[in-house]
Parts: sequence; structure tokens; C-alpha cells
Amino acid sequence: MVTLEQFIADRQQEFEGATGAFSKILRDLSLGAKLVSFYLRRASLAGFLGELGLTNIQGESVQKLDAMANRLLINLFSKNPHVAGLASEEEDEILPLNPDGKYVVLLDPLDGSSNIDVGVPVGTIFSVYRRLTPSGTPCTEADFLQGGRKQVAAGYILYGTSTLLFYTTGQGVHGFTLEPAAGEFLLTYPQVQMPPQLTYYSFNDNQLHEWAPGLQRYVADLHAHNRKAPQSPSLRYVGSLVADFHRNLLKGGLFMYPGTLKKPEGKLRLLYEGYPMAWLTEQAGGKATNGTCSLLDVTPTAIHQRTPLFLGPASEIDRVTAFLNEDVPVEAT
Ligand code: AHM
Ligand code: MG
Repeated sequence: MVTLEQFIADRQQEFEGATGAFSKILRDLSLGAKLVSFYLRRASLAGFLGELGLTNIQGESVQKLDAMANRLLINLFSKNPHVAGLASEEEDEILPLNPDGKYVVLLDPLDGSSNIDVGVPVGTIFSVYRRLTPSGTPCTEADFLQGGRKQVAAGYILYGTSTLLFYTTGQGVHGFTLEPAAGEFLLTYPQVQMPPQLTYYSFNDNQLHEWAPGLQRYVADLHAHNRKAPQSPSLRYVGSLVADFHRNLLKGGLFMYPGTLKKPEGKLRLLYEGYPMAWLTEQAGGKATNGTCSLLDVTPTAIHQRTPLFLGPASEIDRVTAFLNEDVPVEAT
């Protein structure tokens, strides 16, 4: 049995020399995961469910547990000397922390807010960058707006039937399961690869009439194919990105949250949700795009920027892209 701690320690040398800075960040994330997991399991008994009565910068209602997870993770990282600053989906501005820190951390503290009150899995998404600004000065937005290819670590914690932590540092994707009795994350999914076939497809089609015509044709084609094929992919959509992504990562599936005519930028956030999931997807052998180009190549302009998001097996992402670009003749569908 390999603990997360041991796994990180073994790789620390190859990743950053032996400073231990990055390892301490991952340790804080795993501690945060254990604490958030503990609060989630007690939520309905302890009165932590429901709305806080505030809206965040995205104009979305903040749940009590959103705020709790956000506060808890900020507290943890503010005591970490290696973290120069933090950006969170729940905070209007970046939070400069330790001026001597080498890294900045981005968080979606509790993703899948609409599922918190109903016992459906939710998650935490994280992404880490080496800061650009000189050590000894407060970090700035530029440290957070480096682009997805500059991530040095990204991952998620899924609070489901078990608590899982999956991450990448660019050497593949590795997954750990929390052993509650020992309070340790144990390596259960080394070198995860996304199966190349389309087992599942996951999207909310309530705005399908507002999607690009090519994408509407893709969906019609998927359904037409399902009527004919003996082994057809199935719909699975939870509405928590972490849960939907995790299932598709292990089983082979397409996740999409496109833009609409009224909201071409889509719903999901480029920095907190898009980049980390895109990097995990690529590291697991899949593809990630915004419908036009590889998501990791999109240049960020604002910390709370939104993006259309398509994640999945490479061949299916190519198919979606061909439909989106109107490269598939109408008579072929
Ligand atoms: P959140 O960060 O406020 O929780 O919103 C993001 C969530 C994702 O987890 C999920 O993929 C998506 O919103 C679901 O949206 P919808 O309810 O429109 O299908
Ligand atoms: Mg989110």
C-alpha cells in the first residue's frame, strides 16, 4: 500500500529538487479534502445545508458548505509559507498570502453546488502554478493568468461513495482513495488512462435549441446512432463536474458544456474548472477543447472568465469538432 504522502515524497526529487514546497501544498490539499469530507458527511445533521443568503461574483447563490469549504482551504493555505496567493471561485479578487511563496493555488472549493443539499457527489478542483512575480513581493493577477500549459499540478477531490483524490503533475494521472480508518489517501488508480471508446455522454441539453447548429446535429447523430447500434453509449449526467468527469475518465465518456447563442462563453470557469480538467484529460490520453482550439492553449484574460468545455476520448472530441465546424455533410447525418 502506497500512501499519498509516500507517493509524493518519492516523486519530489524528480519534480522540483528536494525543497518540499510542492509536497507541502499537496499535503494541505489532502488535509483539506479530509476535513471537507468530514463536514459534508455531517452536513444534514449539523445544520450546514442550504443557502448562505449571499451571491458570489458570478451572481450565483452561495451555499453554506461552499462558504465553509472556501474558508477552510483559505485558512490552510494562508499558513503555508510556499503559497504566494490564492484565487477562488468564491472570492471576488485574488488573495495575496505569503510574499516569499513560490506557488499560487486556484480553487473551486466545492463544485456542484446544486447537489450539496441532495446527497449527490460534489468535489473540489485545484490547480497550481509557479509564480511569475519576484519572491518577496505580493503576487498579482498575472501569476494566475499564465495559461493552462503553465500549470504545475492540477486535480480534484471527489466526495462520493468514497473520498477520492486524483491529480497530475504532467507525469500521468494518479488516483488515491481515502481510507477513513487510517485517515490516509492510498494509491488505488496509478497511471489512469481514459478508455478510447464512448461509453457515456454527459451534457445538460435544456438549452440545446440555443446551441450551434452543428452541435445540435451532433446530438441528433448520436441519438440516431443509438437507435441502430447494438452497443450504444448511454447518457449519464449528474450536474457535478467532478463526478461527471471522474466517471467519464474511468469509463470513457464525453462531457460537454457548450456556449449558447445568448451566452457564447458558456457557464464553466476557465481557470478553476476548465484548465485543470483539460490537463487531466490530456494526461489520461483524451482531448479537451473549447470547440475551437485546445483548451489549454486558450489565453486567459480574467480570473473568473468562463469557457465552453468539451472533454473526452480523442476520437469523439474530433467528431464533435467536425460537427461544430460544419465539416460533416448534412446528408451524412
Ligand atoms: P458551481 O461551480 O456553481 O457548482 O457550478 C458548476 C457546476 C458543474 O459542477 C456542473 O458541471 C455544472 O455546473 C452543471 O450545470 P447545470 O446545472 O447547468 O447543468
Ligand atoms: Mg464550480
